[in-house]
Amino acid sequence: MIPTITAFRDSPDKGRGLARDMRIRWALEEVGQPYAVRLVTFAEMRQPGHLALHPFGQIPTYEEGELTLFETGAITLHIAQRHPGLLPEEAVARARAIAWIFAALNTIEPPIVELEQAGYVEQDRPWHGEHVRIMEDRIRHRLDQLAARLGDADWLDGAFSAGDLTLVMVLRRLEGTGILEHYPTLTAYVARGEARPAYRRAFAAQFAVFEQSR
Ligand code: GTB
Repeated sequence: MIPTITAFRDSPDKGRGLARDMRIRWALEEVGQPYAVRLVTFAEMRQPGHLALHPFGQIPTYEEGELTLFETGAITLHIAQRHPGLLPEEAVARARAIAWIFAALNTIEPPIVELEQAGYVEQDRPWHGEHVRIMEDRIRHRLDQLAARLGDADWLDGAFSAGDLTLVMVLRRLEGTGILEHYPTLTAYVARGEARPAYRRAFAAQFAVFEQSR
């Protein structure tokens, strides 16, 4: 059964692969699962039809027969559990790889998203500069720890996994902040992820949406 995901019809990132459908496209490409994409406008995301799939009116969603899912972590985990290639077979190694999906989403991503949001909603506040500095410090603290754990390894824990996929996409959200550039091993880690053929196919597919809308 070919799953259907949703993605922005007009992504604000202009095809740079930062919207979260990119994570799901990449996971599906890694495991060799063809998929369909339904493009949605911001207005359509507020309609009952989409809200039935995603209670918060966001993308991406994932439909596969009877199953509908939202939340990129849950969708990535579902794909990784359903197909070989994104999680180790051995139970202990598998549990550790799954922990990295949660770490990327629960420990690394929150201050990155908060910094991003601060740039949109509070730039006119007198405390904005201080808030930005606090968020940047929190991000650097996590990147210090992450770089220490990664060391000179290619991936977080042995072979490339759904944890690496999620973390690479989270770190990509730092683009334009100038923060990641201070971490050469993490920059190289992200570049390794982006060089994977499955990533490139996923990126090309989401970029084509932007190209067609121009
Ligand atoms: N926790 C959810 C998940 O992981 O699936 C979060 C989903 C989410 O934030 N979806 C965003 C969305 O639908 C798109 S990805 N937003 C519309 C809304 O909430 O009304 C976030 C995103 C959007 C745009 C850029 N960009 O332009 O660079 C980057 C990331």
